[in-house]
Amino acid sequence: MWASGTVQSTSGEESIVSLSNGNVIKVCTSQLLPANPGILEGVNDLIQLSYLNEPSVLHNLKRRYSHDMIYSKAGPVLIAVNPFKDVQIYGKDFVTSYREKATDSPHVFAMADNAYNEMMNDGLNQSIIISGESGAGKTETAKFAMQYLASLGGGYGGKECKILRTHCILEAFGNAKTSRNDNSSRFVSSSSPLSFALCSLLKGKLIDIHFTASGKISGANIQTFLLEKSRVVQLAAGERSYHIFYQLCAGASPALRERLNLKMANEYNYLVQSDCLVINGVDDGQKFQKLKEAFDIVQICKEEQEQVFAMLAAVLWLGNISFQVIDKENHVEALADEALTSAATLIGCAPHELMQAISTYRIQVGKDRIAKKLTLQQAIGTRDALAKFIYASLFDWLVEQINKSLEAGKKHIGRSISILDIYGFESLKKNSFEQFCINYANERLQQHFNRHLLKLEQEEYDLEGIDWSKVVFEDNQECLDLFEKIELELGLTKKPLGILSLLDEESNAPNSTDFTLANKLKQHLNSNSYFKGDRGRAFGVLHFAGEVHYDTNGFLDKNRDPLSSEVVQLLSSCDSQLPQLFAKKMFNQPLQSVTSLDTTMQSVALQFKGQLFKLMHQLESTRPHFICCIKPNSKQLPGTYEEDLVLQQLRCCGIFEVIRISRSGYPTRMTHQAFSERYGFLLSEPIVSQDSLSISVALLKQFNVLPQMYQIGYTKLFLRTGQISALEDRRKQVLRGVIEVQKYFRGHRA
Ligand code: AD9
Ligand code: MG
Repeated sequence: MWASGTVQSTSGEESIVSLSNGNVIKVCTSQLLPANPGILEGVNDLIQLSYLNEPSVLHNLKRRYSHDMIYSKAGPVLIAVNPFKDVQIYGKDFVTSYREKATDSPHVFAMADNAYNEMMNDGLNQSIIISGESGAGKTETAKFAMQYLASLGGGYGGKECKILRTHCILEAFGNAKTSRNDNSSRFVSSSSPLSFALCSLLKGKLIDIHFTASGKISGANIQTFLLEKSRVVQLAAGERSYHIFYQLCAGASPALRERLNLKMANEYNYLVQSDCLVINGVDDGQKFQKLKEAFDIVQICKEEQEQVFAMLAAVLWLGNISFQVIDKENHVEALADEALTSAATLIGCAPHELMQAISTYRIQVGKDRIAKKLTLQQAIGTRDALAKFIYASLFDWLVEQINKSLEAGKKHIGRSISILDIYGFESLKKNSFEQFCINYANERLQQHFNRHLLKLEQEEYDLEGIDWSKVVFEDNQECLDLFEKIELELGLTKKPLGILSLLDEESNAPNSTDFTLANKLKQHLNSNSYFKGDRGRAFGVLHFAGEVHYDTNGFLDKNRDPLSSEVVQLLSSCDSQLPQLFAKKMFNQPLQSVTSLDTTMQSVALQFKGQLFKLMHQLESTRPHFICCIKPNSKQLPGTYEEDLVLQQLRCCGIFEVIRISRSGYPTRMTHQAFSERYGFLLSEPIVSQDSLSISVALLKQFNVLPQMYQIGYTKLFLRTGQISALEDRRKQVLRGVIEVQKYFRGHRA
């Protein structure tokens, strides 16, 4: 990618460069980028770099990483590069050190400390927004932030401990083993025990930690976003479903096994399909015991635990239900075997009721509703939809229980710090509906981030009495419009203009397919400069982090996420408590129709948009702090830094946006005093007044720094990109001269 070197000579368009490894090469002059002066080597904050180009940023982070300095700053953003090893910087001594401000090196503790202090001093709610790709260290970072807040907000053992323990539950139900080699450039070694990723399939979660007026933790609340439901019924080779299924099968006691008619994992179709049941070095049975302890801690009673396990076993048995063809039109009926009986018993209905619900649908004929048989494909779809619905509802129910226990019935009125752990921008080889949703969310977060950043800059400029109008700034509103735009026409009929509304319109249209969707998008959006109509089913969006091409394959189905009314009816008439609850929740949703086969709830995209707006609304009222987690290599190894991988992630989490904004402004800021002390001796002519401001002004004049390249604030000097380097070069030259002279005199004395 890049290498550092020294230009030996330049003739026209070519330059001869000697690299630091000794090689001498010829390169195109226009491809050279200036390196930063030595005093800026390994700086804490990237925007202190005089030249804010990509290789300089990468070089700086790499250098810090090689010294185990995993945290750096880019203006207000904290960058955390995953060390993949224990770096010993999270102990009590570090907590104290950051608490007492004995150190100013960047750290997640410093950021948490900042948030806590601002909350206590200014009475403002805070948020810590952590983003990054899978395995980058978001959840670990969130845990460290919580650990720090827990140590400030009242010792261990109480609520704080409970909050940390809930992770175990969310991880069992929200994580799975995946093989994330979806990008050919990300090589995954198959010999290493870490050749897979234990990935969270929950794209985001928000934990609000509540504090009392005196700064003690009083409770917490969790919200979750976008759980990948399809994993419950469909697995790619070598991947696993959610951990909890294997934990249950491996860890259930003989008595529980008997009550649930539970088999081993290898007897369930949903689990065996991928040919991967165990993870090297992971004891699922033992994890199950830990999970039960965590259930106890968040006060999910034994009875409820039993119901949770029954729902899981029901999902597994549903996958074993098979169908037989009963007529010439390929209509089917579920087989009345052990799978059907077990699933029915666990859900709390009679086997024939379950059979009916997954083999038929009803249509309205006049006043009557008539049952019609389903085809094999339809029946499998209905059965799988039921399994997914039960699992997703169970997940939501668990989050609700955890929240009840964390709040202990109190209504929160005090202040809070919200920690958002969310997937960053994704650009895979093949991008589907999930990437579409998460990238849309990231586009929103990016806007939040940009606006905040701009506000901070503006505040500093105002404080220093500096003219803000000279900073040019772009917003990503246009790209968001591409997603969200709805235009109101006369007569209040909405004319959909954004991708989301077009998607919903097509999801409700009869006979629509992924192709008709793609065509519709192209037809309406081709003139939008952020939209790229591709061939066939694909389309592209010009996101802030780069262009992404989406394949509409499966978009409509994932967006509709249909659940037949038979199934909802069945659940609501069950004997068990949980299925009834799940069905009731479903009925509370605005139903578009309850009579046809494809009974749809509010579409997934629309639900997600609603959640996102609520989240943004909540974040708006907080003072944000941003952490960007970086995975330095795809092998999950310590001490390995792959520049291209890092670069791609820096682009995705908006670091270059910070840099761009800084570049468009005046990134170098030095107090007049620091500036005059460092460079004052370079003045060739003595000046009358010796105050630091006058010295600074005289220096700027002497070095011909153009007026548009700097601004003078009340206490600080603001310089544009690159300006400080010229001064540094001059300073080095002069100092070298001084040293040469000293050597000369020393030589003479000797
Ligand atoms: V996912 O999107 O939920 O699949 P995360 O959350 O970004 O992912 P996670 O926090 O789970 O990643 O970190 C992945 C692994 O990196 C952890 O299991 C640790 O082994 C490792 N890690 C991450 N951060 C640190 C750290 N600060 N110190 C040591 C770390 N190890
Ligand atoms: Mg995670």
